[in-house]
Parts: sequence; structure tokens; C-alpha cells
Amino acid sequence: MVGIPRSHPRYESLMIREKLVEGFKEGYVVPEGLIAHGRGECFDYLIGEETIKAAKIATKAAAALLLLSKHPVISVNGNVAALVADDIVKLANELNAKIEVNLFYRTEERAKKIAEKLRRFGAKEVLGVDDATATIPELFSERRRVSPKGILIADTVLVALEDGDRTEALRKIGKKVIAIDLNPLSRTARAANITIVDNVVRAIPNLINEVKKLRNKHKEELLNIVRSYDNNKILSMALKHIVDRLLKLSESKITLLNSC
Ligand code: PTJ
Repeated sequence: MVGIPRSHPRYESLMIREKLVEGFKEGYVVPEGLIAHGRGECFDYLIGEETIKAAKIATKAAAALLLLSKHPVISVNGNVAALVADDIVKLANELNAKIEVNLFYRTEERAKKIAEKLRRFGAKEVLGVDDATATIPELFSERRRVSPKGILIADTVLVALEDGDRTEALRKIGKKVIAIDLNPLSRTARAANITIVDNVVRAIPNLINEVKKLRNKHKEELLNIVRSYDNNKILSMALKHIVDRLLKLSESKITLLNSC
């Protein structure tokens, strides 16, 4: 890893990049994953690189839904493994959820490397490597290959940095989908039941905390949280946050220019 001084104003963001580059060098992050991260960075910049209110509401609903689910599955791809492998294992343990590797640019070698990384952080079982023998109908990418013990029988699937096709296909076969996606305009964000518009590096730890907070609540209370959740409203809120923020920034720039 290159020496980035802690004092660098973009230290956190540069360290996230380094994790992806490391995953790329180790052979489990694809070059396309680096491009996808660039798009994410841009949206993170627009939202202000912080967890916005819309994401907090979505995270609470996601935690409630995951706690209500009988077979929750956390889907892991190359970028997710590079950025939050340790927290994925913690979240799975909190929920007693399955972890499944599911890749758009699938190779058996990448799947194995990702599973190894998750195991290094304590995952006892990682599905989707040797056992991705089932297929999701109407999905033609490599993401269609799923485990009969995992995504195939899941009632709720948590996905991050996803392409829209799979979310739509999962919804069609009756799964509930929770998506983590910094882009509130993406097909994934639009197709999911619950979309957390936040960086996965903030979203997963927040989700762990929310699960801990809600764990002992009555089933009825959890159901009420899920029933009162409206994903369209949350996506509008996220977009409005960006618009308002840009307007404020543009006004302050004008003030600055005026005062010159
Ligand atoms: O590892 P694989 O083979 O499964 O491939 C994974 C990638 C990411 C290459 C693949 O899923 C892909 O091409 O994804 P997309 O279609 O580029 O979508 C990625 C979405 O995630 C975009 O909407 C980005 O804005 C968003 N995103 C990028 N980085 C982050 C993010 N969302 C949350 N946190 C991030 N750090």
C-alpha cells in the first residue's frame, strides 16, 4: 500500500481506493469494479460523504426486515469483499444470516478468493462457491448462479454495488431486496424494496448498530417499521438532499464571488 499521509484532506477516501486496488492486485476485484467505485465516489461527493437522513430511515427499515426474515442472505461481490469483509461477517453473525458470493464477472478463482477472505475474518460458512448450482430464472448474467442453500431459498437478500438486472429478477421470484447504492437513480436503487443511499463502508456498520438496537423489539413493532416504509419517498428524499446541498453550495460560491 502506498504511503498516504494521515494529514491528507482526502485521507479516508484515498484509503478506500487503496483497499480496492489491493483487492484488484490480489485478483478478486475486477477492473470494472474500480470504475464502479469511481461512480460511487462521485455520488458520495454529492451527498456530502456522510450518512444522510434518508439512509438512516432506510437502514432502520432494513434492520427490521432482516430481523423478521427467516432466511436472510448477504450477497458479496468483489468490491464488497475489498471494502467491508470484516463487517459483513459481523452482520451475518448478528442476524444468523447466510453469506453468499455472487459475481457479475464470475470466475471460480475469484469466488474462492473472496470466500477465503471472508473466512479469514471468521465466516464459518460461505455459500456460492462450489455450490452455485441453482439458477435465477430470467437472469442471463453470471449472477444467475446461486446456492440452493442460500439465495435460492432466501426470503430477503441484501445486495451492494449491484447491477439492476439481478434486483429486478430477484423481485420477480418473490424475494425482498435491500440494496446499498450511492446512486439514487440506479436501476437497483429503483427496483429494491429498501435502498440505503450510502457508502457501503458506512452503511454496513450502521446496519449492525441498528440490528443490535431493534433485536429485542416485538414482532409487531418491527412489522410497523417495515409497513410504514416507502422506498420511493426515500429515494426522493435522497435526491432532494443532493439538490438542496448543491443549491446551498452554489449560493455560497456566489456570495463569495460577490464579496470579492
Ligand atoms: O465483483 P463483481 O464481478 O460482481 O462486479 C461488481 C461490479 C461493481 C463491477 C458490478 O456489480 C457493476 O458493474 O456494478 P455497477 O453496475 O457499476 O453498479 C455499481 C453501483 O454501486 C453504482 O450505482 C455505484 O454508484 C454504486 N457504488 C459504487 N461504489 C459504492 C457504491 N455504492 C455504495 N458504496 C460504494 N462504495
